[in-house]
Amino acid sequence: MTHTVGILGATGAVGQRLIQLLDPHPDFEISALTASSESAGKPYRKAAKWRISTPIPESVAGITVAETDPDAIGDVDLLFSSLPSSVGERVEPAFCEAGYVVSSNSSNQRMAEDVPLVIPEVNADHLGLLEVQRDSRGWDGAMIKNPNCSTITMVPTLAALDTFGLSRVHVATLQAVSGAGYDGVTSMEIIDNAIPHIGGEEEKMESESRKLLGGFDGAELSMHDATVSASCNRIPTLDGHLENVWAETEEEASVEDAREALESYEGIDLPSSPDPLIEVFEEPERPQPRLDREREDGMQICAGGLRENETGLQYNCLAHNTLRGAAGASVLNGELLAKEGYL
Ligand code: 11C
Repeated sequence: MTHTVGILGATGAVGQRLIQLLDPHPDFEISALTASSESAGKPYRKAAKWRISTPIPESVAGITVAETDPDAIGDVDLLFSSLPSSVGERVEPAFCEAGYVVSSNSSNQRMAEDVPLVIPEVNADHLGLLEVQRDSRGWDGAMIKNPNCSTITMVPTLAALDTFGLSRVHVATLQAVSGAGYDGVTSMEIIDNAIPHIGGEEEKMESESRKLLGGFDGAELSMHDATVSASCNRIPTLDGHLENVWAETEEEASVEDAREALESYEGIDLPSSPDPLIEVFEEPERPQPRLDREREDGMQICAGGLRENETGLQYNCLAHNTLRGAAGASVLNGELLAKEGYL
């Protein structure tokens, strides 16, 4: 069955990636697009400064962009949101109240106790929190979130290694400029530089990871016990976040044990989930953004550089930040909602 979908924030970097992933899609058909008031009323082909190398799909080029307002978009089964968080914070709850189901990439409300923060291959069971949400908020609609792109890159690998009992995680990121949206992409004055700060990113990685890896007993979520410390850095790569991870586990795990756990970590049967979910490289210089970010349509998590040190395991991981880490993550959550009968 095909569900009609709308995109909130359709002209931005993640909104354009959503269109790329949804046209065509086996479960979804785009029927509404929203953007800021300067774009509203224009056909999408005129409203969007299209930055993706393939042309704007014909099926959306003529759609008239609506205001990002629950009264403006009519009937759709699901909304994908890529709004700036300052807008999402205010507007997404209004859509949920008006009865819309929203799969959102925006960082607002990710840590709310009654909002499921989901990577389907890691914690699909947290979707059950929507029942708690319905009771607590009284919404006819629903809100589900995906995490930050740097969190998404790391957490599936941690979920695989949690079989040995994760106790402490340190991560240093090397993040692509597209994570900062189009302003970031145009600011290639970062060439020949690296910036050891991305506003709020470290705190997001630390808290979102523990929520994703935590348990859900049908009524309440609990955060995972592991401590997570992050250091986040911007480097002059266009797409693809590379991360160096140090993971301490309660049970000793050799490099061979860790490789086996990563390679055999089960994905989920959804149209956009890759198989295998995690590709592990033996070559010491892989994964690399330019070589590996497009694997499996940009949806695979890559790992490499596995070694043991005095405190535990060390490795690198990589994912495409605007595909796997943002638009693709929201689409996967939409696919999960469809599969579980929430649409
Ligand atoms: C960056 N990870 O690379 C950020 C962008 O919380 O969804 C995504 C911010 C978020 O700058």
